[in-house]
Amino acid sequence: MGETFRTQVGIIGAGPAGLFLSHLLYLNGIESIILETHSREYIESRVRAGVLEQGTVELMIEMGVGERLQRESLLHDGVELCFNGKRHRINFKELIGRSITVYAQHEVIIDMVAARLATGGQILFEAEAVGLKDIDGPNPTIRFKHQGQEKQITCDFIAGCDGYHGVARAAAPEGALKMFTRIYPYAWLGILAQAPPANRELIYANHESGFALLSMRTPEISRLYIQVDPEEDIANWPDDRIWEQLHLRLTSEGFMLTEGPVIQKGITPMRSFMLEPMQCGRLFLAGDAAHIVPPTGAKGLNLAVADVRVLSLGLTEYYKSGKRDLLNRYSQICLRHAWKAQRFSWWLTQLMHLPPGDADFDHRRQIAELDYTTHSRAASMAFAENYTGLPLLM
Ligand code: FAS
Ligand code: PHB
Repeated sequence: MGETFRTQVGIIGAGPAGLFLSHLLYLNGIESIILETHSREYIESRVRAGVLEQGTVELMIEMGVGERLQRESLLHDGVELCFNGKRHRINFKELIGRSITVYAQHEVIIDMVAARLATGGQILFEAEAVGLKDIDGPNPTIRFKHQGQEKQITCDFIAGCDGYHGVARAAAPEGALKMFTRIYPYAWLGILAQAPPANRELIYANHESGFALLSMRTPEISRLYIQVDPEEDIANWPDDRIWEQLHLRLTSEGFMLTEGPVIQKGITPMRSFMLEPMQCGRLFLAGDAAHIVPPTGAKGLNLAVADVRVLSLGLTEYYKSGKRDLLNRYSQICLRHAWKAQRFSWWLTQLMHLPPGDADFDHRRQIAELDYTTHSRAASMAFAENYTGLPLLM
């Protein structure tokens, strides 16, 4: 065994969950070490989320990491739902006084890594966690591979922030964790295009040829998605075929889609996954390691941040007073919040996507539900509350 590190909280994964946790702990005088399989360059360029809830933005500003976000992000006071060739705006600001922010996940990662390193934070890149031990004991350990050697971290607590394909979850004894899964019969083909966004706000389109989403990254870069078959091969989708489907599905009165060079494209499977509980001994799971939502509700990153906000408060209470009340309620608090985000993400997914096979009845039902959602003040407010982010009830 090579070097052994000692710290208070060992964190696996430098995604939003791991980085926010490490910085929140630092701001409360608690030490941590982050292990990240990939290089800094890789995680700072990985194309993922794009929508931040108001709560996530407020937390970044509170933590002193919001300066570039406030300068470069796009603030949206609403979103548009398109069906039967017409767009209907849900005005978050007017309905509930809240907004969302468009700021790419990799920009959030760049800001958080910079903030960690600027304040003496320890992030070991290209360091892959391979196993956890003694998660029930006072000093759990993480074994990891780094610079061709096997090393370990001994700590008081382990935070499994290693995403859906991580190793932390597997450390729980057989039967200790219950899993809930739903696989959706469609996937998203997403593109990044060097094209000014054709609309000021996001457009979610329900169309008889399938779902489409117009989103963006900057005033020059559009992010667009179409529903495809989960078995689909990206090789079957030359750029002009993608644009043809985007034009067809996003067509509506007074709207003209702008094309541009496609700079990135990929297909993302869609699933719902929940784990109960989100804690096992001194191992706490957060973010995609504990729950996956279909991207339709734009909740994944925001849920990861909500989890570690609770975990950091619990660890701070423990290190300040020795009390474990909040740590003991971590799983219950986060699951209550995550199941609501899961419900909204499932609901919006089944409302906007064309189910396979004979979908006539379902499509008519979807249109009726969209008509109700966009013409009832109560239903629009419910949509706005869920989309901009429900409060975290402690
Ligand atoms: P992450 O997966 O981001 O991070 C986990 C980290 O752990 C990774 O860096 C990984 O390399 C590392 N790791 C894994 N195993 C390890 C090991 N053994 N040792 C060391 N490190 C290890 N969410 C939204 O909120 N809004 C959106 O608009 C949105 N759009 C999305 C679009 C797409 C195409 C996808 C795929 C996801 C989208 N999401 C969206 C969800 C997404 O953002 C995730 O929810 C978010 O990244 C979760 O953050 P983490 O839990 O930190 O996990
Ligand atoms: C994105 O901008 O990538 C995005 C926006 C909204 C979603 C999912 C992804 O629901």
